[in-house]
Amino acid sequence: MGILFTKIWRLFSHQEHKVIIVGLDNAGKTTILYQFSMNEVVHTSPTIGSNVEEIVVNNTRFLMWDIGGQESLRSSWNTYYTNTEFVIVVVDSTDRERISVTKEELYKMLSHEDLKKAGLLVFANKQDVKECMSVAEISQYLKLTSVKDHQWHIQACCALTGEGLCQGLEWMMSRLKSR
Ligand SMILES: Nc1nc2c(ncn2[C@@H]2O[C@H](COP(=O)(O)OP(=O)(O)O)[C@@H](O)[C@H]2O)c(=O)[nH]1
Ligand SMILES: [Mg+2]
Repeated sequence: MGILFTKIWRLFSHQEHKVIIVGLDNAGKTTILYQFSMNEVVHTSPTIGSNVEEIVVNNTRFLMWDIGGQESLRSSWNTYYTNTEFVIVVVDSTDRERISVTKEELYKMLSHEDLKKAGLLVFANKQDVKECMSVAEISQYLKLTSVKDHQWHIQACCALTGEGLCQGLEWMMSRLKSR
C-alpha cells in the first residue's frame, strides 16, 4: 500500500527530483547546468555559492543545483544533501593531478547519511581535449566498480558541444522509471 501510494503521489504531484552537480572548480559544472537548461554555451565565471535551474524532460522535473567547487566551498556541500535523488559528479578529464582529490570528495559524499539513496552519475567532461583521461581510466582512478551501495553510471561528455549530456539524463530517467 505504501509503495503504491508513493507511486500514485509521484504521478500526480509533479514532484521535482532534486539533483546536485558537484566536482572540483573548473570541471565544467556550470557549463553543463546551462547546457541542460538553455541548450547553449554560456561564459561562466567561478561559481561562488550555487546556481539552480529547473530542467523538464518528458514531463519529469529536475531541480538542479550547481554547487561551487573551490576548496573553501567543499565543506558546505553537505548543506545541499537533504532530499537529493541524484548526485552528478563532474570530472575534468584533463586534470590528472586532482583526480585523487575528486575521489576523496566522492567517497566522503557517498558515505553521508543524507545521500544513502541517491544515484551517482559521473560525467567525464572535456573529452574534446586531446590526451584527456578516458572513461575507463577515470572509472579505475575513482574505483567505481567498488561502489556497491549506490546505483552509478559514468558518461563521457563535452559540455561545450553538449555531446554525451543527454545520455546522462537518460540514465537518470531510467533509474526513476525502475523504482
Ligand atoms: N575544452 C573544454 N572546455 C570546457 C568543457 N566544459 C567546460 N569547459 C571550460 O572549462 C572552464 C570551467 O567551466 P565551468 O563550467 O565554469 O566549471 P565549474 O567551475 O565546474 O562550474 C570554462 O572555461 C569552460 O568553458 C569541455 O567539455 N571542453
Ligand atoms: Mg561553476
